[in-house]
Amino acid sequence: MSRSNERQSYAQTYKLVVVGGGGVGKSAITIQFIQSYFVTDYDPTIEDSYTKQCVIDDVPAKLDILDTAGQEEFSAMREQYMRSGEGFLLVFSVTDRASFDEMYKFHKQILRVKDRDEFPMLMVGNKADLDHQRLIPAEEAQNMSRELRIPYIECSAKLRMNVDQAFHELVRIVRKYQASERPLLKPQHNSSRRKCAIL
Ligand SMILES: Nc1nc2c(ncn2[C@@H]2O[C@H](COP(=O)(O)OP(=O)(O)OP(=O)(O)O)[C@@H](O)[C@H]2O)c(=O)[nH]1
Ligand SMILES: [Mg+2]
Repeated sequence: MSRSNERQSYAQTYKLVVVGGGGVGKSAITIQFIQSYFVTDYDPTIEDSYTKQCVIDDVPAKLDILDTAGQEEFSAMREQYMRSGEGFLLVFSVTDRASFDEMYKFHKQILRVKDRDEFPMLMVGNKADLDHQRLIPAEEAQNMSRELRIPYIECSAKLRMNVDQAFHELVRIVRKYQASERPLLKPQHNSSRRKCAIL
């Protein structure tokens, strides 16, 4: 086994979930990331999953990506995928105010299902190429991002702008969160303290 294969087989798996309203470009972003082409047709998703191996900040990672349904008729499946997700891309379209307003709902539902005050999420404003149709200024999205306490990035699946960055940034957020959730597993020099660790 070559050295790179050996490293890949030890790569940690990250379960990432792409959520957001119907037609905002979740599938277009995901397919650009995985297969490097832009899907121009709109074919509403029920649920699709993809995997990709990559190296993020010099550390290999295996991404299991779930591309979910934005259409309300499939919303019954949401709780289940939210339970298994380790990181979420919350996608809206900068040309669609209803999809922007839906960010609150997705954010709230994820925190409720996870029973946490915070959880790894990244808010993504897609279709940034459609300047003349833009209804959500970047500043307004940044205000919501501060309010929800999750970072914000703008991207365009069409131009392949910030697509890799969005997924990579989400992995960084998941890594940071998981490291902060496992403080007791860090090596400790004081053995008597280690005995007292409650797991
Ligand atoms: N101009 C432009 N169009 C985009 C962009 N991303 C997606 N689209 C178009 O928007 C439409 C919907 O994209 P999808 O990726 O299918 O949307 P979705 O969020 O997966 O929709 P559901 O699966 O129903 O939830 C398609 O016609 C895409 O080509 C983008 O960045 N720019
Ligand atoms: Mg889709």
